[in-house]
Amino acid sequence: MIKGTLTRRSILGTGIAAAAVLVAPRVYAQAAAPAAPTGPFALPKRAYEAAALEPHIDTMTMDIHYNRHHGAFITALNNIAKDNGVVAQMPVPELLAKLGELPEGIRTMVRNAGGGHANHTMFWEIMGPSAGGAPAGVVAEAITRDLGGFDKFKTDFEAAGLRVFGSGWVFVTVDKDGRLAIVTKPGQDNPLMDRQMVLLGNDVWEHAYYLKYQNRRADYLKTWWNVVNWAKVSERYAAARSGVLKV
Ligand code: MN3
Repeated sequence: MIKGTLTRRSILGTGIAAAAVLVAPRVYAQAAAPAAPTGPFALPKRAYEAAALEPHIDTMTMDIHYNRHHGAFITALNNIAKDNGVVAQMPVPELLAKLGELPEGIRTMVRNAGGGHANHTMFWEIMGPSAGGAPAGVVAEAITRDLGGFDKFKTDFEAAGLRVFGSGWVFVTVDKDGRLAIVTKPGQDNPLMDRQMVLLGNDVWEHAYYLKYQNRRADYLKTWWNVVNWAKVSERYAAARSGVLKV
């Protein structure tokens, strides 16, 4: 309050140019930073730094994607939650599965921001440094059984991701019997909206790859396998098999 008053006074006073120079960078920094989370929603902690997925995903993309894009969904959810207690109290998977039961006035906002929060939380979780390679154990067996083997799965997953028109996601879902399927969704829709759990997924919105790959989405999809953390994917498969609904 005091600072603002002084700043306004000095701008209005004699030192107009000097004050503008001093004030401008601070205003820019405030605009660039995400709004501080006020709860109940918050950015999930990532297990690695923004630079950790280089050279496959560049640092600036990771930083902007996490802090600004995911951050904007958190801000939106917290704003909705302020006036809608039900949004604050329901776990996110349940919120997405029961969109139709929410008041019509907030349904689209929760679909976009809640879906975006769920999608990105999963996305950060299943990636990591020193990752890639091939899955092992029951996940590998399920991929062979349901998706025709690891090589065919990768080819089909990349093709599905390439076919998403505009912005969206390509996922592998797990049903209640542990069966896998490749599914694409527009916007920030999430398979939990169809009561299907996500095993893994790749973000094919342009913000996920454009700085490094520009319009070459196919290259991004191919390179992405280098950052998939199959140990985490295995944990998600076990959770899905045990009936735990998570984002
Ligand atoms: Mn994204």
